Amino acid sequence: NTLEGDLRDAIARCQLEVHYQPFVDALSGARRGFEALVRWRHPTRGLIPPDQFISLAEETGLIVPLGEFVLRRACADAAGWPSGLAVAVNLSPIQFKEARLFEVICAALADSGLQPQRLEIEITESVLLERGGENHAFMQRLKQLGVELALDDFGTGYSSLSYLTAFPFDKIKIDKSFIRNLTQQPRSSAIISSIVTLARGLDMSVTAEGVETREEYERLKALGVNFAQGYLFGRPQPIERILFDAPAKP
Ligand code: G
Ligand code: G
Ligand code: MN
Ligand code: NA
Repeated sequence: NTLEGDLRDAIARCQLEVHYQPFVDALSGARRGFEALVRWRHPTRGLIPPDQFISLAEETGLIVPLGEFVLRRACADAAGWPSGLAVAVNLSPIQFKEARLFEVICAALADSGLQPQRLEIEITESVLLERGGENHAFMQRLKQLGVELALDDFGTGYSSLSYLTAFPFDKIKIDKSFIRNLTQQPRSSAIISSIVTLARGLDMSVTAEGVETREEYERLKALGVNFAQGYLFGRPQPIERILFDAPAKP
C-alpha cells in the first residue's frame, strides 16, 4: 500500500475530516469565524496532519478533489453557523491551475446556500508567481462575487510587498514565526507595526496567526492588528466540539 493509493482511497471513502480553528476580533475578543484545516483519518495510522500529505496531494494532483471536498464541506458546515461567522479555506497553488476552480467555488456556495461574503479564500504568495495576469483576473471575479481574499503566511516568502499592490487582497495573515518571541524581540514588534501601517494604507485588515499567550495577544492588540488566531483562542477541532462547547474566553 502506497501512501498515494491510500490517499486516493481516503478521498473516495470520505476519510478526510475538516477541523476548524477560530479567529477573533482582536479588540473585543469576539469570534469572527473559523479556518478550515483538513485532517486524514487513516484506518491504521490514526489522524494524519496536513503537513504529512498536502505536498503528496499536490505532487499527485489529488489536491484537486481533496481541495474541492474541503471547500464544499466548509461551506456546508458554515451555512449552519450563526450568520456573523465566516469560514476561511486554504487553496493550494495547484488548484489555481484548474480552469474549473471558479465554477467549483460558485457551486460550493450555491449548493450550501452560504453567502459569498462569509467565505474567505486563503492564498500563499507562491501561488501568484506564475500566471500573474490570469490569477489577478480570477481573484477579481471572486471579489465581485463578494468572497474575501487573504494573503496567507505573510512574511515567509519573498517580494511580498509587490503582491500587495498587484493583487486585490482584503486581508493579510502575518505568519506565526513573527508572533513567536514577540514579547522578547523588539524587532518583531517593529515588523508587525509596519505591516499594520502598510495594510491600513492599502485598506486591508491584518490577522496575527499562532497567538499562544496572553502577553502576545495584548502586545498585538496594542500594535493594532484586526484579528487574532492561535491556540490561545482555540486549537483546530471537529465542528461538533466547536458548536456545542462554550467559546474559550481568552
Ligand atoms: O492544520 P495545520 O495544523 O497542521 O496545517 C498545516 C498546513 O496545512 C498549513 O500550512 C495549512 O495551510 C495547510 N492546510 C490545511 N488544510 C488545508 C487544505 O484544506 N488545503 C490546503 N491547500 N492546505 C491546507
Ligand atoms: O494555513 P496556515 O499555514 O496558516 O496553517 C495554520 C497552521 O498553524 C496549522 O498547522 C495550525 O494547526 C497551526 N497553528 C494554529 N495556531 C497555532 C498556534 O497558536 N501555534 C502554533 N505553533 N501553530 C498554530
Ligand atoms: Mn491558512
Ligand atoms: Na498561515
